[in-house]
Amino acid sequence: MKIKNNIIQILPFLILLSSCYPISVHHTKWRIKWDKEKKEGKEQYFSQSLKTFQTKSPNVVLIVCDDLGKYEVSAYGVDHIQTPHIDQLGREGVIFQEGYVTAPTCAPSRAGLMTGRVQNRYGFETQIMEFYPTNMIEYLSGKYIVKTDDWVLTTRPEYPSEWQVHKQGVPPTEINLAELLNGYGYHTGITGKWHLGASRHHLPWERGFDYQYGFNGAFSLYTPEREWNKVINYVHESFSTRYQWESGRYGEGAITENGKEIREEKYLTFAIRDKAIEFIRNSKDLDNPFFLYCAFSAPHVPFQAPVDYYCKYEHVEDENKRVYYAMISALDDAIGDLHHAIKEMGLEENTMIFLLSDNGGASYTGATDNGPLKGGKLTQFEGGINVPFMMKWKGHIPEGIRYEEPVLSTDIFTTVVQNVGAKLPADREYDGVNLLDYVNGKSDIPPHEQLFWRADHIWAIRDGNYKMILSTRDGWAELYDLKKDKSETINLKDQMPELFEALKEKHKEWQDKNLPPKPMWPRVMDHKFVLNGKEYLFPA
Ligand SMILES: [Ca+2]
Repeated sequence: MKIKNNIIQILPFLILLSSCYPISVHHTKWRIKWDKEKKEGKEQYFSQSLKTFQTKSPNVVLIVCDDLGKYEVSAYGVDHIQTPHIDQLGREGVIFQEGYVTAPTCAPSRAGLMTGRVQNRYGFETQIMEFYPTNMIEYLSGKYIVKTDDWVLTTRPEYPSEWQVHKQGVPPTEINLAELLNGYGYHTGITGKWHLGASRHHLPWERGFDYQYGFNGAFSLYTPEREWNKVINYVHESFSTRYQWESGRYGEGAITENGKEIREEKYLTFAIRDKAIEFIRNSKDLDNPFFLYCAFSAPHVPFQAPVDYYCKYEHVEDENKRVYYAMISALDDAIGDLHHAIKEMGLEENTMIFLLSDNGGASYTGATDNGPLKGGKLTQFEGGINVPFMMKWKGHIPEGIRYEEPVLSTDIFTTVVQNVGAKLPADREYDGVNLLDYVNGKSDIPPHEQLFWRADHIWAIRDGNYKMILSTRDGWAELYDLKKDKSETINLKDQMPELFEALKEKHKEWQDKNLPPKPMWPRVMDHKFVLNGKEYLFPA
């Protein structure tokens, strides 16, 4: 009797499933079209005779850490972990106290960083998706049957068809920093994570890099399985990280050198460091300057730490945090070695060095809570977008100062272009300033009047000390005074309704003026966060 009742209860669901199959979830509206005008503009930019250098322009080293929270760096005043080498880089240049990225997730943030333009301008709104549900059965089982923890499938099953997925990435009509500098004769190299598209239109060796080492997707194992006796693994009990351990070094996680898969045994953070130093050594005596994009994958999941680093954190009882801190220490040492090599090769005065994280700490791993900052990776609260950010250029910018006004990752592109004797392409809008004007005190106004973020239903704007953040879909809306309340705890929306409306209007104007009608592709999931007792869903 009980079995019969159960069948009757699930019968409507079974009928729904069978009636849906094979109803497609593919929708033609998600066809990616690249901008023809931008394509022509790009061709025109590179067809001019770009300047050939009389004297050698400065080298550029851009160091990116992956998911490294600001409050995991001791230069920002924490003592649960020491990062002496990252701190030293900042001390020998400028530490930005209010450094922002253009998105709280890896791929969109890196797109903004590398193109100097807030990536929403070209429809790069959320993470690159490797796959979508292909029919209603997959969609419904993902929504109701498969255990997805805090990841929640979005409500409208309209996805791009499979062949469109390969077009996801920075469109070939955009000009990334490597392409631009390469056009001016720079020798260019990437060591580490790419994550800006995996088709032939997007890969580093097609997009301005003379040398490539690393992987093309979102993550890779730090150490291949055959070397696991040398590391301590921490496997999170989560729907998404299980997939990461299973993917290992296959597909987009494979380690390649100039596009050819290689067998890398070394701990990945150290391998990325060694290839970076080797690239500099091979470039330093060339007639032309070099650009190194050193994109570490640490401390992104999967959590794997070398045994000797793990042993340094014996006092940390929480195993998750212990492995995480050990990974950050290894990263800090690798950055120290790279910095030391630049000094040792006598390149310090002629090399601009930037360091930042692509987004805040991933609080959903449980290894970090981003200290006083609210939320973390995936959220547009300060924990997701306010990151460690430093610059050093010996003899050209002051040493040992902290710059307090908000700066944006896109400033790096403009700063580089304007200080190497190149010029910005005139056919497109840039979102950066020349940071030298500000850190050298030539300009005493803030570099940016406003900063804007958008990811699907989330809008955020920082204007002076105030920040507005809302969800157009879920209806919540908040206003904070970051000067008094950096932790975003006191919502001023009801006390200051006029300011709230004005910021909302500014955001809308920015979107109407600058953004395409829809992103290049949709996302699949939201992630649930409970912050100060309130539940939020952020696009993942
Ligand atoms: Ca990241």
